[in-house]
This record gives sequence, structure tokens and C-alpha cells, in this order.
Amino acid sequence: MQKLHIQVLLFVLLLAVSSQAVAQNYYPNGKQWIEKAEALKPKLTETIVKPATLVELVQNENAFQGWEARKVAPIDSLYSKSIRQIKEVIVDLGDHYTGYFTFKLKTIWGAADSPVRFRLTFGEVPAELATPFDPFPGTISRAWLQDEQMTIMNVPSTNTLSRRVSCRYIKIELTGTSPYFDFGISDIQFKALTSAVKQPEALAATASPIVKKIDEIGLKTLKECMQTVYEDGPKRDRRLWVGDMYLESLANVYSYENHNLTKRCLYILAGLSDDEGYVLGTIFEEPEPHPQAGQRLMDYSLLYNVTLKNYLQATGDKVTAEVLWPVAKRQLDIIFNYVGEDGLIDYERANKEWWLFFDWKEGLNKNAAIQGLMLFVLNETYELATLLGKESEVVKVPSLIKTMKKAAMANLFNKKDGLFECGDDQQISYASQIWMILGGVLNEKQSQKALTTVMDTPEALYPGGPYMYHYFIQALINCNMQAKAKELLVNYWGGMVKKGADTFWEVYDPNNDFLSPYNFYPINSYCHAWSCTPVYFIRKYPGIFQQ
Ligand code: RAM
Repeated sequence: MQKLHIQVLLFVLLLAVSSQAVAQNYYPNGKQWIEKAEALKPKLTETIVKPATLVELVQNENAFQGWEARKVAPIDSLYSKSIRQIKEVIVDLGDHYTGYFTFKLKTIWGAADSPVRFRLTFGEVPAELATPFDPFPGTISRAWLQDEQMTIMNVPSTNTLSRRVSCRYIKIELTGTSPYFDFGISDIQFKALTSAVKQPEALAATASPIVKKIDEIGLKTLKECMQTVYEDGPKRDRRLWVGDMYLESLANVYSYENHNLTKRCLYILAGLSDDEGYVLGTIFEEPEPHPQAGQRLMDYSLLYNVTLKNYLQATGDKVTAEVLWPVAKRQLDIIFNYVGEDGLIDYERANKEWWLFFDWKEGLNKNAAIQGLMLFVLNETYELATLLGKESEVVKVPSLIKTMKKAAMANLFNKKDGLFECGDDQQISYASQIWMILGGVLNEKQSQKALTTVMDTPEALYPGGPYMYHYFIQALINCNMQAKAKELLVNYWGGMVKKGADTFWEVYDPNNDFLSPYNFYPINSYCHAWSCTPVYFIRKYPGIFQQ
């Protein structure tokens, strides 16, 4: 009896171990893919930036979030004085950078008989330095905020903060010193990092000044998010998210052309996909590449396929596309699993079992949006299959597209007003129209009507941030509303320019400077990947944006 028990136990153990081994290797080459990605890790370009000015923060109700940084003195006025006298100062790097902060301390008189201590705060925008961080009301980690205590044992010394930061402004506060010696700060340097090397071409001379400015800031935004992966934001979350990568890689094709970075990201996401072969929403690089386990984000998993297709078209690298094709094919199972015979997505179940993101927008019903996005992905994946000569592996896709379109029209489209509506309260949102248009459900005229009507419907839920604005502009272009696309791009991103953006923001609602998905606007990211896409539009469609 005892022996049997042990045998059963051993068998169960063996089963657990082997199923785990299987679980970790949904794709037999998963481990090699991670190695491949690691081999593609770019060496970052370093630029040393030396600040030229000191600023002060001035309250101004017309400035973004109520604060403006006003130049007060050249940097030498800091270097020539005692920091014990100054106590607190704000240094301006002159632009937004991502990297490492170094400064020197020099003795003025006496011998350092104690450590000295600073509080350093790094801000992407002025209000970040003017708003008290505590008591912290945010819903994500307080530690994202870039305030650091630095204790220095020796003067004179050269000191580098070990944390990589992302900022334009640096507040230096002296919080601990001794009365028995005096010292000053000198030689502040910021080592800026990026994997964007190429100098993108200049725009046509006919491009308007505001379009040029938007392009310039978009390029800057993308450049800083391009590190050893496409990060979402160099301040926060400093990691690869599929949706951000999708838009960054689009912009990259028309600017920095660092295709190896896209390749690396595609490999790493594939290698770190979950035990069922689904690409997870986000992964981390350190201390070693690992996924955020369980982060199933449906729209992002599906956009992996589109990124792969675009990568193939931009590079002609069939080898990579063929290697990763099984991953794309597997993502289609997400669609097959949630779409019923009738061609409609089981939204309730999808929404329960996955995170459907689409936008930071309170109350958005994503039923129509996910139906549209699935159609978009089916079309794009079928195109990928065609480019690879693999249509035979996805034979059911063309008919599924037809059924899903029909179902969308029959169940989610209100013929009377020409709009897609969803949810118990027949919610009307921009997101629903946009994604159905991108999914190819409406013809040109119907699309124009849907977009025009939704823009004339004050109660319609409008896009919550730049990520959805990207798809909005693409939808306008797809249905030939070129002038409107340009107007929207200029108004929306130009709105950030007018409010003083050095890089484009994660969150921007022209009606509310203080909006934050995390209940604390200073923790928003002000250099954010998904906000770089004007670069893509302006450069891909010069006829629309550069004339
Ligand atoms: C946030 C990040 C990122 C986005 C996800 C869904 O944490 O800002 O950009 O892709 O959410």
C-alpha cells in the first residue's frame, strides 16, 4: 500500500514537471528566440549634454498644468557659488533626455568632515517639480516618481546617480551638510542614451511650420523611447508593450529605420509568449528577459501579427517572418476561440478572460472595437500569409472575415444614424466607428458618414489619449477624409506643442490638463511611445501633411 502511494506520488510529480516543461516551450524554439533577441540587443549611442541655464518655476494659469519654467540665470552662476548658500536650484537641460546624471562637488574652504546629502528630483514637465508627491494619491507605485536621495561621502568628488532618469529639469536640494566646510557644484553632465542613430530626412519645404514642429517633437519622442527595446516611456513604464511597439515600429520605418530593434522585439515577445503560445501584453528585460506573467491583453496580442507583417514589408526579411509565422498563426486562435458561428465575438467572455485595452477611457464599451480590430488583424494576417505563400494554412480566414463583417452590420450597426453602437445603453463612441472602419466593415461613403456623424454627436465618447487618436487619424485617411486627418493631427498634437511639449505625452485631453489614468498627473509619462505617430503620418503621407 505504502509503495503504491509513493508510486502514485512520483507519477504525479513527474506529470507536473513534464507538463511544466511543455508549458514553458509552447514553441519548440522559444529559448533560441530569446537568445536571438539578446544577440540583437543594440549598443546605445551616448551623447553628453551640458546644461546652460537655471530656471525657476512660476505659477501661470495659462501654462500647461499651471506651471512654467522661467530662465533665471546661466549655469555658471551655480558653478561659481557655494551650494550651502544657494540650497536649492533647478537646472534646465534645454530639452528632454533619457540617461544618467553626473555632477562634481568641489571644496570652497575647509576639509569635508561629514557626508553631504541631496534630494534630486527629475521632471519631464515643470508641474512635476512643483507638485508635492506626498501624501501620494496615485494608483501605481510611488517609486516611479523620479525623486532620489543621494548621500555623498567625499568632497571633492564626481558623482553619478545609478538610476536612469528621463527629464528636462533637475531640481537639486541640499538636505544635509556640515557647518565646518563649504563646497560647490560644478560640471553637471547628462549622458543621453538612445538606439536611434540615423538622421531622418528633412521634410519638404512646403510643410507648414507647425507640421515641422510636430514632426520634430515626434522624432524626439520616438528617439528617446528607442532604447534596448521600444520602451513605452523612458520615465514609466520603461518596458516593451506590444501596442506601443506597433506604433513605434510604424514611425521607425519612416524615420530612424532601425529595423533590427523591431526584429529584436518581435523575437523577444515570441520567446516569452505564454504557455499557450499567446503573446503577452508586456515583457521586461532585466535582470533577464521575462514576461509579465498572465498579462493577457487581447488587442495587443493580435497587433503582434500586424507588426510582423509591417516588418516584413519594410525589410523584405522573409527568414524572420517565416520563423515567427507560427506565432502569428497562433494568435489567430484567440479570434477563433471567441467568435461564434454567427460571426459575433463573445464580448462578455472575452472581456472577463482578457484585458481589452484600446484606450484610457472611462466607461468605454469595447464590443464593437474588438470586433473591428479582429477583422483588421484577420486581414493583415492573411496578407502576411500571402506574402509568405502560406494561405493554405489559414484557409478559413477569408470566409470568416465575411461572416464577421455581416455580423457586425446586423448586430452592431444602427442603420438609421449610420453608427456602430454597443452595450446595453447603445453606447456611441469614436472607438467603435474607428475600429470598424479599420476592420474594413464599411465602404468609403459609409465610413465618412460614420465619422462625420460621430464628430457631430456631443455625447459620443471621444478618444481618451494619443493612442486612440492614432487610429482615428488612420481611419480618416482610409476613408479619404484627408483634410480632416490633417486638421486633427495639427490640432491635437499641435495642442501639445502650444502647451510647451518637448516630447509628446502619454495622456492628453485638450479639455483637461490634469487627467491621469493613475490618479496623479505627475506620474503620467510625458515622453510616450504611442504619441510619436505623427512622424509616421507626416512622412508616409506627404501629400496630406507636407503640402
Ligand atoms: C500603460 C503604458 C503603456 C500601455 C499600457 C496599456 O501602462 O502607458 O503605454 O501600452 O498601459
